[in-house]
Amino acid sequence: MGPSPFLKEGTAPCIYKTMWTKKNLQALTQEKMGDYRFVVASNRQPYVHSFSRGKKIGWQRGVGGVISALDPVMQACQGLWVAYGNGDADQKVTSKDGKVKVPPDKPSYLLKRVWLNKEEEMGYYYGYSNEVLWPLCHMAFKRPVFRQEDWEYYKRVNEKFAKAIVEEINGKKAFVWIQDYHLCLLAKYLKQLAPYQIITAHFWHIPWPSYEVFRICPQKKEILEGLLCNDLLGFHTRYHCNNFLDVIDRELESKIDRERESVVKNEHETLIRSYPISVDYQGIQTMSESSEVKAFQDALVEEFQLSGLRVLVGLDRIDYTKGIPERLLAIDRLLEKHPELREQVVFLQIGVVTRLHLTPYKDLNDEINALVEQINWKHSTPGWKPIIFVRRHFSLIELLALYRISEAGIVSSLHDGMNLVAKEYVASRTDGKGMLVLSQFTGAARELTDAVLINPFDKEQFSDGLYMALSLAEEERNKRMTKMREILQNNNIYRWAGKIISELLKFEFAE
Ligand code: GDG
Repeated sequence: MGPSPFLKEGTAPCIYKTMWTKKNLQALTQEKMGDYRFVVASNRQPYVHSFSRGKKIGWQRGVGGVISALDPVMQACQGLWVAYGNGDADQKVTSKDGKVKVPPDKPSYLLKRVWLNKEEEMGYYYGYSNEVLWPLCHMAFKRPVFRQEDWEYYKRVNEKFAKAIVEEINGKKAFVWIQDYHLCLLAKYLKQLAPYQIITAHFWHIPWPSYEVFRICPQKKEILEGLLCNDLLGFHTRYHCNNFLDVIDRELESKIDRERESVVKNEHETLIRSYPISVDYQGIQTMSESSEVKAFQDALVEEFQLSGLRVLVGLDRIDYTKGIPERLLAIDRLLEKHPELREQVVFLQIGVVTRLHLTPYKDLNDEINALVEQINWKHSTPGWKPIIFVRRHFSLIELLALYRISEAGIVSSLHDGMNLVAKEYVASRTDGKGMLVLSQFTGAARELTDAVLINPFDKEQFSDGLYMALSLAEEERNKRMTKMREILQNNNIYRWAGKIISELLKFEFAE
């Protein structure tokens, strides 16, 4: 392949003026990564193998924003992805050292699975990651639960990831791109094990809280010091970067350089940057117009008897940060204020159950069941009920079909780093129809300002927003959706990855 038109020979890659595509990203990694290894590390794996009935092995793409964002990137870059193997058939399909090529139907990159025992999963994943860091970083008013033993498991698993990566890079130089709040200490352990060999970037997918919130964390110093072992630390928004710098300013002895947007601690500099994550706009657009998606649209209308109804949709991991009860209450209020919408409107929510071992998630499920029951009982008429709540995994094609049968998609997170459902919704509506109702407390709300922005805590305003979305004139709806699609076309997932990888490539390995 000839040199990329975007790269100047002998210089660090420039930030491209041209639109980023899968091809540009491929060219960048192939030309500039050279002999270096490119490793992505995350807790969640992109593909899960499990036994279906009759001992047959099946597979599914993992659910969640990190996977949706990075799987297309890895398909383009063809590196190595290291993650926790949590599927019951995972070990059956991997080599002795835990590796398997994925996606299973179109192998293009390597997945290396790290195995955790039940105690490690409980302490590191359910405990420290999801009972401490998740509630601490989201202003959803859930109290973090600090347990010393969870912290011990958290450190142990981070170390386990580091050993697995160092074993894989096997003496070569490597760029390691760490994902999210599960692996705060990974850069520290990697650099202890292979000091001159590894350059790391860490992307933080959830919000970074203000100092007042973060300072309650008993392990705050170790976490901050761990993160500052990275060469580059990325957040979705400038606001999260500023919160992080503010916390550093008050908690750690270090030098903050506001001009360079960096922190120097122990003579090591970490660049702090914002990179708003996005979706594979082009891929979603093409898939959305396929006959398969159309067939699923018809199938959904048939299965849920939606013919002739005005459909509102939601799709989330069932999580207390996503504002699902608030959404149900807003539907209730909408129908109280506008009884003429009875028998006309249906709200179809798809929810994948996650983290059910934790009490707040069990309680949330119970709360949702009770609300759906109550609201349906209150408003239903013979043959019609306002809410259909489905707890099952949808394939990518099914979820694009879901978006496309709706008059509006609702995203009502109480707090969210970005929210990719909002961006997928907009990208899928190549027909210019539909409307996004979006919480102002998502990162996405900073870019998608033509959505109907709502405050999920304010039932009156939220239900008025739903009414507005249902009442917008076709021309206005089209204008707003087109503007938002233009934004996403440019700010797509390849741009997000390309900008981070370009920055990473500017670092020199120490001798
Ligand atoms: C974190 C941050 C940030 C959901 N159900 C199914 C399914 N999904 C996919 C959606 C979407 C993804 O999961 C959810 O992404 P979000 O961004 O909305 O939320 P989190 O998982 O909380 O992600 C978030 C993100 O990281 C990326 O940085 O935006 O703020 O919290 O892509 O489509 N996918 C499939 N079936 C389902 O049933 N296939």
